[in-house]
Amino acid sequence: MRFFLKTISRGLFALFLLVIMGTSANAQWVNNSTNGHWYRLTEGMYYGVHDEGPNDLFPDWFDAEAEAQSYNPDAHLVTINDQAENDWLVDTFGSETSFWIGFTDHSTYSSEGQWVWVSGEPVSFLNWDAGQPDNYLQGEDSAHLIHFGTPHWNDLGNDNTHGAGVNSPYRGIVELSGEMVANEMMGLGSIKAVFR
Ligand SMILES: [Ca+2]
Ligand SMILES: [Ca+2]
Ligand SMILES: [Ca+2]
Repeated sequence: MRFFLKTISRGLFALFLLVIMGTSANAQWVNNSTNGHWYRLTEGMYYGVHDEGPNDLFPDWFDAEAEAQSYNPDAHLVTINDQAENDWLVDTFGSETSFWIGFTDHSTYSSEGQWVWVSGEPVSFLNWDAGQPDNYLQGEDSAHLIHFGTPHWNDLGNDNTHGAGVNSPYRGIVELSGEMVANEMMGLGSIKAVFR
């Protein structure tokens, strides 16, 4: 009987560990059942794309993309392909604050006014807020989702010396266009995408 109880309690402890690990993993990566992709927020908070140079003192949109890539070579700041994905992101991550998305017209990736997805996926859907993108003060090259409480996009600033650049820093939304294996979901190893 004692052995039986011990076995049971060991089993329960293992189950408890699984639940704890599963819960913490779920707090990070979330699956979108419509497209099978995985999403999470960056750990870091980032400002808009700053001018590179001695005054570039703040973690910025490029650093947010670098954090996305640190999880997996196939992970990037999110590419929003259609209205359904935009809706899912707002439902999942909320509209209380803004989030960086992987849309840019910075010269590193493109040219002024030619917006591209950092993932390299084609632009199939646009969701700018009214009057955007306006490249305010000739210095806005990174896009964010949730603009003044609306589920739309806005372009934001390149340096912290003008109005658009002194916004609060935001987290980025990371998208992994593949499937993670079970131990990766549970945070037990590096993340690998298994493509379908
Ligand atoms: Ca996507
Ligand atoms: Ca621009
Ligand atoms: Ca703008």
